[in-house]
Amino acid sequence: MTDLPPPLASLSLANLALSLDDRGIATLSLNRPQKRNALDAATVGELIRAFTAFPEAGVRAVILRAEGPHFCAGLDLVEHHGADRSPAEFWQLCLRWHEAFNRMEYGGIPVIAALKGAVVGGGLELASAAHIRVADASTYFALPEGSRGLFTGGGATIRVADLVGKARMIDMMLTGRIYRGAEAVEVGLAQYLVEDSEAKARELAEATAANLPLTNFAICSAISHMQNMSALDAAYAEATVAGIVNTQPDARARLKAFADGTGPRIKPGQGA
Ligand code: 1HE
Repeated sequence: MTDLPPPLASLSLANLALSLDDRGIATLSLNRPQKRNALDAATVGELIRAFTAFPEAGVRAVILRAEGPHFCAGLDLVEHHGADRSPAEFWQLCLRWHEAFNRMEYGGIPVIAALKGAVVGGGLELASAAHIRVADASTYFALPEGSRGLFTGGGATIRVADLVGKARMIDMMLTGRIYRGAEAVEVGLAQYLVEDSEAKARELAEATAANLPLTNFAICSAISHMQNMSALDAAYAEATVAGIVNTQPDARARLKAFADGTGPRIKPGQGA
C-alpha cells in the first residue's frame, strides 16, 4: 500500500475506508458494518467525493468491498424514518445517489465489486453501478422495497432491469424474491461466483489495471453512454471513440508485439 496522493488524502472519509496500492488499484470499503453498511446521506456524499477524486488521482481500477458479513443493506431505513422527509427532500436525495452511481458507471475507471451477504435494495443499486460483480457463496440479491412500502430510487429501474430484465426485476420487487449462487449468475446479477470474492476481485482489478487507461476509459464510460443512444447514434459514437482509442500512441507497442510475434495470442488458458 502506498501513501494516498493529495486528492485522495484530503477526502476525510468516515463511513468509507480507502487504500491505494503501487499499481494504482484503489480499495474502497463500505465501513459501517454495525449498520450492515446501510447507505445514509453521509455515505452517499462520501461515495460522490471518492469517485470524483479517483480520475484526478490517476487511479487505474477500484475494488469496492465491504467490512462485516454483508455488502450493503440498502437505504438507511432508520435515518429515512427519523428524517421524515418530504417528497422534494427524498427526490433530491435520490439525485445524490444518482450522482454517486453515475460517477462510478461513467467515470472511465473499472470498478469491481467484491460481494458477500446481503446485496439488497440500494445495496444492489450500488453493486449494479460497478462494471464487474463478483459473488461468493454467502451473497444474495433482493429488492425488498415492495414489502417496505418503498420504491427503488438509486437507479435500479435502469441498471438492475438492464442486468436481469424487466420481468425479473418486477418479480423481485413484488414478491421479495431472492437470488443467490449459480442462479444469480445465470440471471446476470453477478458475473463470477467464487469461494473468495475479494481475492477474485483483486485478480480482476490487476488484469484490468494492466490495460491502457484510455482503453479502460472507453470501456467504462462509452459502452454505458452508447446504451442510452439510438443504434444509429451509438454506431456513430462508437466509430468516434474507436477513432481516438485505436490510434493512441501507447497502443503501438502492443500492436508491434503482435505483429512481430511476441505479443500474446488469445487462447483458452491464457489471460483472464
Ligand atoms: C440498518 C439497515 C438499513 C440493517 N437501514 N439500519 N433494505 C432492507 O430492507 C434491508 C434491511 N436490513 C435487513 O434486512 C437486515 O439488517 C440484514 C439482512 C441486511 C442483516 O441482518 P442482521 O440480522 O445481520 O442484522 P440486523 O440485526 O437486522 O441489523 C443490525 C443493525 O444494522 C441494526 O442496528 P442496531 O442499531 O439495532 O444494531 C439495524 O437497524 C441496522 N441495519 N439494515 C438502517 N437498511 C434510494 S431508495 C433505496 C431503497 C432501499 O434500499 S429499500 C431496501 C432497504
